Amino acid sequence: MTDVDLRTSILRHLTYSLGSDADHATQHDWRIALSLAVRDRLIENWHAASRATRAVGAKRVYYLSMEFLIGRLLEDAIVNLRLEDEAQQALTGLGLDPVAVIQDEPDAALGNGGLGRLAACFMESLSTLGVPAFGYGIRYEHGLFRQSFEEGRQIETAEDWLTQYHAWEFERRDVRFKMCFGGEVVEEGGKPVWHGQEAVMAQAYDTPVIGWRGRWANTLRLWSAQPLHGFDLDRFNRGEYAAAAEPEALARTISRVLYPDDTTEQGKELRLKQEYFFTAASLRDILRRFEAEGGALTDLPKRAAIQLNDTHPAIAGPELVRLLHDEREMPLDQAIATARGCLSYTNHTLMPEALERWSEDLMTSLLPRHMQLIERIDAAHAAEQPSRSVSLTGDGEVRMGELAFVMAHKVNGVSALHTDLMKKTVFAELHRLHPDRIVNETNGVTPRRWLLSANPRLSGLITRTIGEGWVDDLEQLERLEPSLTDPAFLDAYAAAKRANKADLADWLAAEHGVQVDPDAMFDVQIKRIHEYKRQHLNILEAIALWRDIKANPQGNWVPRVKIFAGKAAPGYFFAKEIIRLINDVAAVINSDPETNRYLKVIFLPNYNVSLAERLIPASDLSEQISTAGKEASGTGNMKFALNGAPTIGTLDGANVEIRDRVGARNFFLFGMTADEVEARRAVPEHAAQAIAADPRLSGALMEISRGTFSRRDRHRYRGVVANLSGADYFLVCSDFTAYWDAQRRADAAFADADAWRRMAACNTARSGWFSSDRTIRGYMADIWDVVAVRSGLDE
Ligand code: 26Y
Repeated sequence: MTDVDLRTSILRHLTYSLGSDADHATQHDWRIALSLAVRDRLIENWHAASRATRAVGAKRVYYLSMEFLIGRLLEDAIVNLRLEDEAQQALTGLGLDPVAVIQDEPDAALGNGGLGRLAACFMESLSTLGVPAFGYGIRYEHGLFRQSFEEGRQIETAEDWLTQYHAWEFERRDVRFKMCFGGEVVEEGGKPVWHGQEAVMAQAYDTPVIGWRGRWANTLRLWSAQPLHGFDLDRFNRGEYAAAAEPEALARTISRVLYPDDTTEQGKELRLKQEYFFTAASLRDILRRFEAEGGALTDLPKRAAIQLNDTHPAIAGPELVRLLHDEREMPLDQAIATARGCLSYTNHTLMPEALERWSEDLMTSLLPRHMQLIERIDAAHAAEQPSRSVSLTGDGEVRMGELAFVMAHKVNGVSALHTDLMKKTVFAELHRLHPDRIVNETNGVTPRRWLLSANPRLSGLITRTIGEGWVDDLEQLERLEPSLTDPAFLDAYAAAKRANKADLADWLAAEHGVQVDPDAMFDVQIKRIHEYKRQHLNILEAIALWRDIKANPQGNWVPRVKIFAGKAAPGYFFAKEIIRLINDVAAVINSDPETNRYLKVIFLPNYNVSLAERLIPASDLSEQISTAGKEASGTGNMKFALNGAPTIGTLDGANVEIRDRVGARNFFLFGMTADEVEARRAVPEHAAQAIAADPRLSGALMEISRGTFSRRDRHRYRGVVANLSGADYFLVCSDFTAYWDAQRRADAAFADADAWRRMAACNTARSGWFSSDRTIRGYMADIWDVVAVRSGLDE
């Protein structure tokens, strides 16, 4: 159906695929018809890509991730296939509003935050670069919960993206594997054989991931858990309706929900089952493909690079050894070496509580053979180290980080600082034993989604100025450098930002009933809510600023709109308190007639990829204020810089590299370094000292304590204040004064409109290195040893 124009194709799909007609079609029908019409245009290249891969016997990348935070897919496909104009004309010609049709699509939130969004950017870059790749994950029925507020408090409800027809996926009835859990290992013919007790079916669903210009498409293959056996008619006929439905419900539980946590290990059996389920199904699929194509098993590393996105798929090590050794009779040492040749592991956090550990008891009961193999792997590894200082188990737990490390030929961090800290802290001993194993691959973001598509005004200006080569090769943004002193360019740059801000202001008024001045500074912090990310530092500054304005309402204040968005893990009490505090502060400040010309605070509900796409192009200031040493990289920081929002931030994660590139003058640096943080924490009474030394900080804390933001219950924030003035583990108080000063530097810079637009444009011109295309090229060279294959279509 690619031989007809898009309009005809939409109408045909509306009629023949949906059985609807133009007179009665709903917005949803039109959106599906458009999706199918667009989808038709990519299928041939998708197939051509896999044919080309097979033809040359190319090595493939397999990206195993519990999370793929892909967001909406229709606009991405339209942009990458360069169908914007045709789609626009077709829709308006049919009497439809293109924006409304695009926004009708639910946002697929199959991830929590940074790690999941990174996986989505990587998939897009792999396709853009023409690298044969599969993403493997779980087809969650319910993605990340939907967030709303009730009296300022976070309320979670189930997200249900799959209740709508999902136009982008294909169910592969021929790709299904039986997955077992539990049971026991018995000796049979002198070999250990695992007899699982419980089994479910892993059913594959494929979504094409189209690269820029539609030349190449890879597959995102997500597994859904289904019952092994059909429906129990006997039981049903006996009237046992619930019992008849039970096996199905139980099996489906495994792919029912995404764990809404990016901080703590839940210790839940179901989570371990999910991890094993998708990892083992993916490995089975990889081996099946390898064996179908032929070749000696020891050559697997020449054909398959398997990347573990954090430790969530770390069971891949023992599982691959099991498949090679137990099921294919490869000697154990060789099986371990072969598995290691394929596997590599990315670490995304140094926070000890987020490093996965599973109890040996749980592991033994759920995966008895794997527990034995982990012991064998541990013993083999111990034999290599004279000191025997590293063990994969201890205190009755299996250490998944260590397991992933030992089973990987390369281990990477996600920013220069993070990789350095990995070597010095969590993996110090393993790094000493394997000094060449740890490498750095600083994160990146796809410029197609995060600039071209999210910010058409700015990307149009860039293309008019330097041509469109930047879309493939983001470092070409450097060619904007001469324009940074051209008043006409800077006017156009500022006009694009101003128009984006006006759009956001209109949307805030229409959707959230808040009025903001588009000429105020839009100061934005959007990310998961976590103490280490320090949203509470930001709101303390807002309270202090409000008090200063009230004390001097005639002062020369720079108007600001502080925008927050982000979800807290449902079980993370303190993070939820921070959300509530911000909402309570917003209610008081926004209704203060004395100050609200100068300061507004807004917490937008239900942060997701689509909201990020709306906010980032309209932002002036990017808040990246984590306690130094805690944020592994950050990727939002890169999106803001690219879209011309200078950062106010600490020397943490990729902020360090952003500042190096955009220039110290175009970055509002503050706060302690990672080393200073450690030293400061050792100072007794560090918080009390900091509070005593800064009247603004003590004033803000006093304002909270006295109940100004507590509505009816005065002591609502007693816990928050006690935490900050007590242990203050994340050093909010100790960094407050430096943060305040940096904010005032930002005010002064913003007040000079010419200087600010230059600073913003510098951020765009110098952020080209943060493309995920560059990151993927790094993985290809340093870790995967793969090369691109071109299908040759549409060149
Ligand atoms: C153990 C389990 C509950 C768990 C689930 C999700 C643990 C961690 C996570 C997610 C971690 C995550 O998103 N980390 C972020 O990864 C980004 C991509 O590398 C980094 O930019 C960011 O700094 C880091 O916090």
